[in-house]
Amino acid sequence: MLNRIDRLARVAVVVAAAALVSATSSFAYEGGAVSGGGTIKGMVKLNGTAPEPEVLDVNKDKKVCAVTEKKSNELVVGSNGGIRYAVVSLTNISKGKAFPEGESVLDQEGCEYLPYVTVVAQDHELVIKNSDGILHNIHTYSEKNKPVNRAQPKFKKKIKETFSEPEMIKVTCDVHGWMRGWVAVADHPYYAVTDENGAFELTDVPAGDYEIKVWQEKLGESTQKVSVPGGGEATVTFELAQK
Ligand SMILES: [Cu+2]
Repeated sequence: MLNRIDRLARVAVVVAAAALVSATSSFAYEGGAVSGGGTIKGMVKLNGTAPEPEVLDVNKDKKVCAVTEKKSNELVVGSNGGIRYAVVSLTNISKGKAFPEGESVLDQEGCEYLPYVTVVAQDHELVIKNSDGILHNIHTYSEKNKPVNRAQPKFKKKIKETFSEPEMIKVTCDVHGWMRGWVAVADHPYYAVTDENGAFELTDVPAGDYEIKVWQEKLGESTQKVSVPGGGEATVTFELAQK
């Protein structure tokens, strides 16, 4: 009898310790209905001259991959100076709207990652599709999450992965050296990827003061303070320069 109680007590200690680890290792975001929230609208701009994007050397599986010319997406600047594919997020929000419904999808199509930057909620599934009739190999480079290195043959149209830690993860294909993309693992739903004009929008932000961050793969990160009025709009402009 004593032995059994002792065993139960040990189990309880292990369970309590595991709960403590999971509570401290990830940021617990609380999602729900937001009333009277505001919007943050903005733009990410290049301070300097836009570089000419490099034309990629598509030297393999050309029938599928070289249908259209491919250019590097590392730094895509629109005619208005806006930077595409920058990731804008709030850094200090613990309560707000719920994560959007629906799957996050990263497709491999024409030997490109579509979209170039995919946002996935932490601990939610990322659906990785292979729309090409050829082999791809998805390979991630992360610091906080376990790396993924999986072959995806042509018959494997869909695989799934989850990531537990918020991080920007570079994705490449070991079969096609030019393929590159990014997965943004989000710890809350206030993440946006800038469009072709460098514009972004974060909606249903509870009124309050926040720090807002931009990440761009070539130009790094920058932060600002922003105050969001209830039911109103705040505007943020980031200017990033090449180092
Ligand atoms: Cu590939």
